[in-house]
Amino acid sequence: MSTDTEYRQVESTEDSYTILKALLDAGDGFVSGSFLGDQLGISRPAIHGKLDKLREQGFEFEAIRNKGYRLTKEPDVLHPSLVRYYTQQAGASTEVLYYPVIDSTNSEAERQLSFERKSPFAITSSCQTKGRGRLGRDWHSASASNLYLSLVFEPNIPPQQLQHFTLWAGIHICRALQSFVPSAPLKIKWPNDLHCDGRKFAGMLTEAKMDADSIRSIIFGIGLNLNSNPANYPIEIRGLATSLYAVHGNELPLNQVAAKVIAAIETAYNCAMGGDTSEDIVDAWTPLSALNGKPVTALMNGQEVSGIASGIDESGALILTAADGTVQKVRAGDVTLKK
Ligand code: BT5
Repeated sequence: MSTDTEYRQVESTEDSYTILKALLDAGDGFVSGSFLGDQLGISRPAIHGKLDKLREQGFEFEAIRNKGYRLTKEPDVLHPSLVRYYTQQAGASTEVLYYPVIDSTNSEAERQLSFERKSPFAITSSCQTKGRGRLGRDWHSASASNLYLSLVFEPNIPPQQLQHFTLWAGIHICRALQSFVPSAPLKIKWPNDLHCDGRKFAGMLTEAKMDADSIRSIIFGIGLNLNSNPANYPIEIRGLATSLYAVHGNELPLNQVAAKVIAAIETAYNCAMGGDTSEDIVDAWTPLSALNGKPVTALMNGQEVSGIASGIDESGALILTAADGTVQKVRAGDVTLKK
């Protein structure tokens, strides 16, 4: 489906999805040309043409006479058929749209909602021209080796449940990413940043539309620095930002990571909606907090509050204990670590 904006959506075609699914299902094994031909209802020579098209998109295949084809390399940018395949493998049910370039995936999500696209759905992109953070701040979004993603839900829940959703998203995304980079300690800096060794590699932005007393829609966006090199970031964030590539030392499979992040956000939504009560949010948060035991300053209603961070309460507020023992709870806003 196209929109009335200047942005071009690239869809997963059935033919490329069918070929890639057969090859990915086979793992390291070969898939015969006649099997692919039967699946697509085309001749074996016609398969060559289809594979050549995929080669132009960054795939590589090994072809051996009498054995068939094997997938040897995936593109290192987002590919709609791969995201579709891996999203299904990850057990997620969200429909995923892909745009090579977009102003902001959150803005496109908003437009799609206004065209009455049925939620849940996700918008992904390889480059944002107007990526945004909170409070009008920019999100640097130039590199196609990073992930720019938004998911849309229409929950009809009381507004107080929204804070839980962002916190659960941080928890489940952090866990999903940790499995790709087992030796790098990934943490959440309350409320919406993902950090490694004190540097930010991802930021989350939750935007909601309210009716009188309930939330009509949630657009949850995440910008994730995946395979980019922080040396190429704009000077103003170079000292603060990192990427999973930089902390891990190797590139990660972008399309698989995207799918796992989408599945993690679905799980978080399910937790926030009360569908999974097996875990307590305070217990889940504690081991992942980047702030626990550290001196921080928060802005609360325009006033600076300082203290040692000691976790969150059941509502998701950050607990700070001042030097005189006074306990303050920060419900929203920015927190900075004291040097
Ligand atoms: C955030 O805001 O951290 C939320 C960022 C959400 C971005 C995603 S991308 C997909 C979706 N579509 C959008 O348009 N947005 C969402 P905040 O807490 O306000 O942090 C913004 C600050 O992070 C900036 O002022 C910079 O200091 C820093 N920053 C900007 N780009 C960065 C990057 N790529 N990596 C690390 N830090 C960055």
